[in-house]
Amino acid sequence: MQLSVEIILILVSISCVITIPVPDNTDLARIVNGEPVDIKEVPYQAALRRRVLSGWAHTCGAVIITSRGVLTAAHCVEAFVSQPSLLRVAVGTSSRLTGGKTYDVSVIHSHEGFSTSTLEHDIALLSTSKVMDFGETVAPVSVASEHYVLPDGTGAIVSGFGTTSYEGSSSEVLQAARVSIVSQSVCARAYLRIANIGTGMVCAVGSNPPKDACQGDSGGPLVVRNVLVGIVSWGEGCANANYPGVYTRVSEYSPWIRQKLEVMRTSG
Ligand code: 4AZ
Repeated sequence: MQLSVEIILILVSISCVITIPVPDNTDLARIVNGEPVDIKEVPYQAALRRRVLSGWAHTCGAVIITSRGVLTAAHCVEAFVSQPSLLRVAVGTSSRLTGGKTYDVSVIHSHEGFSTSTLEHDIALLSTSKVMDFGETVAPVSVASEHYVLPDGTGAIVSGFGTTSYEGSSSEVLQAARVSIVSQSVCARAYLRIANIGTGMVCAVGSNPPKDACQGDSGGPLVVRNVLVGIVSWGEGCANANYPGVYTRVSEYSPWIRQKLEVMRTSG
């Protein structure tokens, strides 16, 4: 009896494989396996662009935390620290390269301890040259404090304009996916042979189907109930069941963020 049920299941799954066309990656216009969202649902989402010969190219995600402050990943801005004018921030748009408002970047505070080899301290605070107008489509998110507790399994939303598959094409529209926080020990074990998952990192995965941030989402937000808990940082591939996405653990950097915001405030 048990066996015949299994045989039927196998036959059903084989027929599915045969009859259901497999959509290519361009059909899955997603973070990876996310869904399109309107900027009003994630008004803290910003996009970082870099100057190229033909204009401005999408570089990374970013997150609005004050009227002149956006957070991103240090690895996104490393090459631009002394030339902030090669970067600008776009806010208030659900499209990767159009709409919303853009602001020049005036100062880049990249974390002093950032390491390209360990990817530790992958956080940077940018200040915009003008105050950003807040409204329905442009609004700050709260930053997790140093006391913020993030239990394993907590649901969070990651969003961005990045690629919809590893080494695939970028999404023209903003995408978001629900993921869950992975325990530090499980994540450390997954990456044992690849990297050390430090205290300044937090991992998350989405399942059924696998959901994850991908290339071009870096620097973007991981949010729990309107609190920024992570910044998209790195991972082995994207939506790879064996490797969670790795984020900068924002609570760990709350004192650093506060100090840099104070520097920004007092130096104009
Ligand atoms: C990247 O290359 C990247 N799956 C960002 C996030 C992840 C992998 C790669 C996580 O920007």
